[in-house]
Amino acid sequence: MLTIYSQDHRYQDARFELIDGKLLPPFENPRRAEMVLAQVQQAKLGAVLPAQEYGLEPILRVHDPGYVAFLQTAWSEWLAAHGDYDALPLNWATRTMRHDRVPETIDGKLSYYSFDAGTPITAGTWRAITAAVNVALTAQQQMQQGARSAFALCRPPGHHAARDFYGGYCFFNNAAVATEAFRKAGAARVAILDVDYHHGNGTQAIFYGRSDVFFLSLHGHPSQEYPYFLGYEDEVGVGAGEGYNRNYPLRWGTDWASYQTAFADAIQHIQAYGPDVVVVSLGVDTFEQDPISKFRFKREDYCKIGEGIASLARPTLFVMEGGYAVEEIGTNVVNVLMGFENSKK
Ligand code: SP5
Ligand code: ZN
Repeated sequence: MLTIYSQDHRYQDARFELIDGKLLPPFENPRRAEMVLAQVQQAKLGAVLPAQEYGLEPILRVHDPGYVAFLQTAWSEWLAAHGDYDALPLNWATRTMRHDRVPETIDGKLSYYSFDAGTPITAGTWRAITAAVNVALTAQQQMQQGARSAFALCRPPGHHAARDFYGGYCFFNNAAVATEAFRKAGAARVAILDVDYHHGNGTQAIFYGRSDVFFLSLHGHPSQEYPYFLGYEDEVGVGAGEGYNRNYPLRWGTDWASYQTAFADAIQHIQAYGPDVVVVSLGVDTFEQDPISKFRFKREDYCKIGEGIASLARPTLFVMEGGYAVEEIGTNVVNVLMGFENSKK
């Protein structure tokens, strides 16, 4: 399997992450992608190719122009206002407040365009997030040119980012941008399977009203786990999209034995949909040693994820999302990819 990688992910390198009331060294850090790359090479998964440039047009098929413009200048505006510190919002528009006015000042805009304070904007954020999209689009283009599968080693991740907000370490929704590129290239139906520990709220929201993209997510139950306000079972899509969204919220402590029924159900629904392409939002924060998550996956369980996806026998794009047990992240990701490779027909 081909891997697409860009070193520019290193430009997203925050000083701190606000979590559990503490300012800690960021869980979402450059070493994650470096460890995955090292394991891809050590396991001889296949060639590693650099990313091509695609500009803003494919991003604007998914994201709001005002949001994209905000991200492009957020750091320089923050620097001018506050100096060289990671940019974070401090408040949000909740019940009874207005959502129809974009503030003029940088602090107001950070609040308007975000949904958490755990996702710092830094000097290099723009460069890193555009590179991550280019990684996903290069992988998509390789598949358009005939590759049966590819691994987009994206960083920062993307699945929490919606049309016009960031959060959960995500700014641009890499998987959604690749999905729209597949649609533009002629795929009639795309299924997105999200196996990250956290619900892919951004991806769900982007495609919620559409039947041409079927979104399925298995994740920590929103009554217990971040992002808390989306990811319940009764979210089935709206309008033309009704029936094309499926959530499998699972309780803290879920291990492979209690995951596999939901996973098999998701695979069966994807097969029945008959997609031209499968996009996998691949997070390995379901791992038992993940520092911010509460599932109990073991190393070898990731091979079974890959095998299940291979049983679909569809062109498959894997897009890197979360996973914070840095020492094991490469092994767990490559186990999915090798499980897929070794069992495809
Ligand atoms: C892409 C992705 O995996 N994003 C995850 C974002 C998680 N954000 C904060 C989660 C806070 C959970 N509380 C951790 C408790 C550990 N002591
Ligand atoms: Zn996650």
